[in-house]
Amino acid sequence: MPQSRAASPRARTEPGAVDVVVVGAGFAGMYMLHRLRQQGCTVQVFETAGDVGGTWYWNRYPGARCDFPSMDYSYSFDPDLEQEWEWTEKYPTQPEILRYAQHVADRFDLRRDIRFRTTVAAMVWDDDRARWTVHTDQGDEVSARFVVHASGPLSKWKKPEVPGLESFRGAWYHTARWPHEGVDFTGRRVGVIGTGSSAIQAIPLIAQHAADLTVFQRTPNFAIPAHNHPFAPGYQDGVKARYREMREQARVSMFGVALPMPERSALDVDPEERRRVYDHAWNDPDNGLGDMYVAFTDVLVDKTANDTAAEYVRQRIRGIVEDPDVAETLCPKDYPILTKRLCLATDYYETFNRDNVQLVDLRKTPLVEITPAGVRTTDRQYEVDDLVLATGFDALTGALTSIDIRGRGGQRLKDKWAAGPRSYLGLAVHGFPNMFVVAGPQTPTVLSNIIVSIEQHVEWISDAIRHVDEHGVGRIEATAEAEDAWVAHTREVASATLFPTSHSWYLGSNVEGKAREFMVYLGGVGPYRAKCEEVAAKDYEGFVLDRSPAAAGAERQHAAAAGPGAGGG
Ligand code: N01
Repeated sequence: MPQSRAASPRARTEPGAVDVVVVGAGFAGMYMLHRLRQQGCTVQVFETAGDVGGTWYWNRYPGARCDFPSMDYSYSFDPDLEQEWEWTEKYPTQPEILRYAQHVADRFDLRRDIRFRTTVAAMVWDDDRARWTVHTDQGDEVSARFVVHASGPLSKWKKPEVPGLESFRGAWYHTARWPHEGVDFTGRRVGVIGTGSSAIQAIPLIAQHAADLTVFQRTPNFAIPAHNHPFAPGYQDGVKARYREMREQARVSMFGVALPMPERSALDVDPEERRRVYDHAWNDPDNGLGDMYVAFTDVLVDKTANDTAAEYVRQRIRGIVEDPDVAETLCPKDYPILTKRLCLATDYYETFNRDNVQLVDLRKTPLVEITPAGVRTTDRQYEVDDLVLATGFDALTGALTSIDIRGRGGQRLKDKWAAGPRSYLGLAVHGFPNMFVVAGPQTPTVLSNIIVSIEQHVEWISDAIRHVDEHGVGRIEATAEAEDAWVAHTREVASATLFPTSHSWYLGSNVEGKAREFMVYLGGVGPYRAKCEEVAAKDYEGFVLDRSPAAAGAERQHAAAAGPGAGGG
């Protein structure tokens, strides 16, 4: 829980110096700033966008909506905030979530410490001074004792790896960089490349306006109906009345939402009972993604059990899509369900029954190039006026490795992670002292309600910073041994599941040349939290807390120079 104890004044020691630089002003960066301020730190946040909101600032494509329920997908750190904010629907739209982020920024006066339209380009660790020097694309140079990366696991967007985009005569839009004024597709011939979560939300709406829509699919995805709906009168009040209890359950859960955990194997029940369970996940108006993940104990670990769920969804697709060839093309068959992110859909499969929509199977006829007139596959040219790239992200590591981060001895993070990310608890990296990551690789974040994970990381990191301050520590750094053990543990947990068997952004296999390393800690939100708490309780076991006079002295000297009461960021 956030601390509201009196600030221990410690502040700028020189122009352009702060206690903490935070990279990113999405949900992670905003709470990090708020929390650090509460404990008396001076903070400078840098944000590429023109305002707060992170992913919800950028991803403005038609139909963009969260796939966790709004009553769960919100901050829990301030009971007044959660009581005063009114959501309107089961799943919040992008504009609604952005308004919420803006409300939080106003409420806690966050923007005064955030430099917008500014991208962190590089940072260098100075071991003698125990400080980071942070450089931005706007020419800023800021010295900080700590750096916290809150740049998001899904923020570094990627284009399709085919030539010719620059030659395209029409307009192209990436779902993660959608124009703020929106796009009018009325009467246009539109091509969409990609069929992940973003495309599955956008395609049904684009199809309603476009003259022709051509969907270029490389890998089909599993999707279940969202059953989105406005809240019934009184529903929200009922949830708010038991919010504290719900939040506590979410914190110790597997996926960051309170869900009943399964007790039965899919293979121990008869086909009718299996169908009943899957029907519930498909039909229930209050269903959610989680219902499939927790349908049975073994859907994530046993291929035969998983096949029962996969076949159920395939049968549903065949029941919706009228053209049997199109239906088969939309049926995923070569990876286990849930090992790529399950999608929530509103009329996605139904859209392929429209006369103005065609599906191109890139497995049969791969994409060759983008031409001035459209898209060329191995068998023909498709002419389009507009292209929508729903081609995803260099997930989990991309935002970090695109910054030139140089740790102890000048080591570059990008080089250290060339064969895959290496971290301790996903929160810290050996060789990169006083640097923390929120919602990074080797944490459960992307397979959880991300706000629950963000709050846990932010609270753990700010507690760690307070701890080192209170104990005269100048440097905190993960040991190589602790990091090796965490990497091995992350791999071991993943290898007991079906996840690493499919090509997904969890594994880095969606980015050409990226190392294949399963990047999500699958131990679950609750057990991961317990592990982090245990580490902190054991005086940050697995970290070196450098209390040497050199490290601590550098800090004391700066603090003394600042004098009490200096503030601002
Ligand atoms: O990206 P994706 P996304 N040629 O990587 C295809 C979250 N999210 O933006 O699968 C042809 O899932 C690629 O094909 P393949 C959520 O966690 C949440 O949709 O690599 N095709 C794939 O079909 C999600 O998982 C929400 O074979 C190419 C698609 O592009 C994550 O963000 C909404 C290609 C990319 O799909 C990412 O979702 C949206 C190429 N060269 C997103 N390159 C909600 O909360 C890529 N593709 C609801």
